[in-house]
Order: sequence, then C-alpha cells, then structure tokens
Amino acid sequence: MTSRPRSIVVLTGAGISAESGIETFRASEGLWANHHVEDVATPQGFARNPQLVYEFYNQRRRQLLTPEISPNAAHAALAKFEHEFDGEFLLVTQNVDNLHERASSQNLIHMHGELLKMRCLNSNLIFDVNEDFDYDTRCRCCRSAGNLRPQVVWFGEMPLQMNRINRALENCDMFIAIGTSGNVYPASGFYRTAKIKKASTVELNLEQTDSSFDQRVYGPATESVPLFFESLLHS
Ligand code: BV8
Repeated sequence: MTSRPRSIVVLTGAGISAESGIETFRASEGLWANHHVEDVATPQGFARNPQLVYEFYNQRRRQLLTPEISPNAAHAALAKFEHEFDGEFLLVTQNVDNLHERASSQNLIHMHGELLKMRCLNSNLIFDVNEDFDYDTRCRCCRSAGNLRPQVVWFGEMPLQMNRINRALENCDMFIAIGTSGNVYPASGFYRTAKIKKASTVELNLEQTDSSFDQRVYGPATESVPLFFESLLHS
C-alpha cells in the first residue's frame, strides 16, 4: 500500500450477502439454477409470463424479510469504514437486498434496483413494498390493477445512476470489488474505468475472477472485508 487513498469506490455483488444466507446467482445452488434468466430477469420474460416473475421476486422478498437473514460482518465492516474514513466513499451494489442499509451504510447506490421497492408502469412512481404483489395488486397512485413491476433492473435494461457512478469512478484513487463474479456488464467494466484513471484496484473474493486487479485478497467476505478495511483505515 502506497499513500492513503482519498477517494474510494466499492462495488459489491451477491458474494457479500452469501454468508447472510442469500444464494448467489451463479454458484451451483444459485438462484438462476432454478430459473432461466431470460424467464425471470428480462422484460420479455415479464411480458411472456408475469406471474412467474412476480412469484420469483415474491419468494426472494419473503426470504429477505425472514428473521434469519441479517447483515454479516462484511456489511458491518463497510459501514464502519464509511463512517470513520476521512476521504470520499461511495458504495455501489449490484445486490437488490437491503443488507447494506441495515448495516447503516449511507452513501449507497443500488445500480440493479431493490427487492423492497415496486414501480407503477403508468405513473413511474416507486413505492416501498414488503409483501407479495402481483398483476391483481392495485397501485396506490392509479388505484388500478396490472400496473406494478419489481423496481429491479433486468437484463437489457439501463442500470440506475450510471452518471453518478461513472463520475465517482473517474475521480477515485482506489476501486474495490467485493463478492462479484464480474459476469455482468456494465458493473464488470468499472475496474477498467478506474484503472484508466490510474486508481489502484483491489478484488476481495473467494476465488480469482480477473487477473488485472492490482491486488487480490481471497477468502470469505466476513473474514477478508473486516481485515482489509481495518488495515486501510490505519494505512
Ligand atoms: C445493460 C437484478 C445497457 C435482477 C441483475 C453479451 C456480452 C456482454 C454483455 C452482454 C451481452 N449480452 C447482454 C449483455 C449485457 C448484460 C450482461 O452483462 N449480460 C451478461 C449475463 C452476459 N447486462 C445488462 O443487460 C445490463 N444492462 O447492459 O444495459 C447499458 C449499459 C451501460 C450503460 C447503459 C446501458 C443490466 C444487467 C442487470 C441485470 N440484473 N440483477 C435480480 O437480482 O433478480 S444482475 C445479477 O447478477 C445480480 O444483480 C447480481 O448481483 C449480478 C452479478 O452477479 P454477482 O453479484 O457477481 O453474483 P455471482 O453469483 O455471479 O457471483 C458471486 C461472486 O461472489 C462469485 O465471484 C463468488 O466467488 C463470490 N462469493 C461467493 N461467496 C462468497 C464470495 N465472495 C466472498 N465471500 C463469500 N462468502
């Protein structure tokens, strides 16, 4: 580690929530294993069979809201670092769970949306939701059925707050990817944007994904994240 970073962007993926009990997407028991991505995470899949998509997200929302699911030591370490670090800090997550918020992370962007929100296709208004909803659920804005969808970014749709994310990547001097396989674009390209701007790039994962990270730390996130960010705070 050379000089202490002054501006950090962190990107998290499903791996940071794995030890909280939420399945990752591409591991053998991953969520997609039970469903075809094109059937449950694309606008075409939603148009073809909305009930299957409502049920896919209702089941994940129900699981997220069970008492067994809570932030783990990695979520807590990121929130602690954010509150104690004297530089700029932005946390971008690909995850649609609310574990970062529950660990008290604040400067946070859900680039792929949020499981606990729904959007009215008529008014484009976004509402918090913590129970099942489907085609027959009336929206609070139009008071009619058939308008609501999960506020989640599907494949082929534009991720959220990309301008803000790109500005942060272009101004950071350290980019840290945690628990992501680097399969999904544009998140998978963030480290390249950071590298072009001469930021140092770090990957924390169970296994190696892309060898072009400057530094790689392997192990379960609940062990590697607290250790890494504690050392960063005192660098
Ligand atoms: C877009 C919400 C245009 C839904 C998600 C062909 C080639 C390249 C790209 C494309 C292509 N065809 C189409 C594309 C674009 C496409 C894409 O990338 N497809 C891929 C599959 C080929 N992308 C899009 O469509 C995106 N939109 O491109 O629009 C655009 C672009 C730029 C600017 C403007 C417009 C939209 C993609 C969003 C899709 N929605 N989620 C939902 O959640 O239901 S993606 C989904 O995958 C989740 O968000 C998930 O987080 C994300 C990425 O997966 P990971 O988080 O990385 O999870 P994964 O299981 O893969 O990996 C887990 C990792 O954790 C592993 O590395 C594992 O080792 C590690 N791990 C496990 N346990 C632990 C651990 N690490 C530490 N500790 C542990 N205990």
